[in-house]
Amino acid sequence: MRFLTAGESHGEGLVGIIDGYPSGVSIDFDLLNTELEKRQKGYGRGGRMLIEKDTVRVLSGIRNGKTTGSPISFIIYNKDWENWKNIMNPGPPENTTHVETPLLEPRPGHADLTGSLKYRLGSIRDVIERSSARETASRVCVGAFAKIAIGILGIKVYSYVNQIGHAVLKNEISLNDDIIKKTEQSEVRCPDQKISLEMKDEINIAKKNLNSIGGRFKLIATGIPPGLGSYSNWDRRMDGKIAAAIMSIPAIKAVEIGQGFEAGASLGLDYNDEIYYDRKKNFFRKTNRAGGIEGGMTNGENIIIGATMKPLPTTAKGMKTVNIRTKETSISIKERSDVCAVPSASVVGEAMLSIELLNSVLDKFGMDNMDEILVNYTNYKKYLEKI
Ligand code: EPS
Repeated sequence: MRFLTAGESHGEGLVGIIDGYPSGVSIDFDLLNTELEKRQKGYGRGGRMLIEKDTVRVLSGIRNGKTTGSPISFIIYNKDWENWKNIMNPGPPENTTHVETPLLEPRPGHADLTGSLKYRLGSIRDVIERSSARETASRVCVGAFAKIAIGILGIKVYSYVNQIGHAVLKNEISLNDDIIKKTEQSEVRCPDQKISLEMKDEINIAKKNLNSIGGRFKLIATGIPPGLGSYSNWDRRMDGKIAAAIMSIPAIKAVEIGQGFEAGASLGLDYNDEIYYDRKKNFFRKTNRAGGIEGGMTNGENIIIGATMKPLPTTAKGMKTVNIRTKETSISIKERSDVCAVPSASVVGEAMLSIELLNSVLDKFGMDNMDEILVNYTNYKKYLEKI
């Protein structure tokens, strides 16, 4: 399965095309829209989220609620487009009365400077519009399609925020219905109410100081069969694919699998997860420091991923920069923006992990039709039980 997204932050809408999605999958449109809504939430988001209410309109690939195997295409309209029609006019210049005041002061940390040099753009506006993290709405929609398909095999993907600034959730979370509910109820997607308040305080302080703030989130995937991905070649390794997918989310600067960062200070006898066998559980581990991946393959334990998001480069205060035309020292663009988008990024993380999981499922169990995939998957499970 592959997908492409297109669309500008203030253009008419965000689109996506998914190619290679299996046929015979019933699509719950409410689920697609719920995922989109989840991404829009989060304490610390800016004024834009009050304007938008993301909902998806499917244009192809589904008939009478079921996928046909043809490319799925969709659009999420930008409500803000109404206010930007003149500025974002895709037609010839005579179609608009808007006179552009070029944006010339690149934000340190954003795509502004290099993007305008690389594409020879006179105004940073043309960079901003596509490099904006609004694009992740399309990814969350693709991810929701992926979630539906892997859900049929019993694979589920969750996320929670474990750090915003200095507010840290130190304890390991053991996933259960209560934790999931508390995460969804938290304005910062953190299952601990006390830490959630501390996180909100961190965001409030950053906002008061005209600043932005970063953080960390965790992704957990359950119901994973052993043997997704492969050690046979570098580009088939599950860890590599997942790391690339998560790292591709705007503002993500670090990805770890299991206790990846701690591993550097550990000894082999302490770090590696010992192997046990039980007639009911089959092969299993009592610890999961590997985060469910060994030798580039899933080992049957939960997949656990950690990601770090940097503080967003758009700040209400602005930073020292250089005007790209005059070359004079200046202050960077002060656009309307989010103070913190870590909770939203965790939802995008769920989407990207779901997409990688679906792809590895399709690699192992076939890719054309969902019933066929299910038969192959059930056979594999039977084989594992027998062994
Ligand atoms: C973004 C800037 C803000 C964010 C936006 C990402 O948008 P605006 O410039 O319209 O206020 O709200 O995020 C979204 C619109 C979204 O849907 O996530 C940026 O510069 O990356």
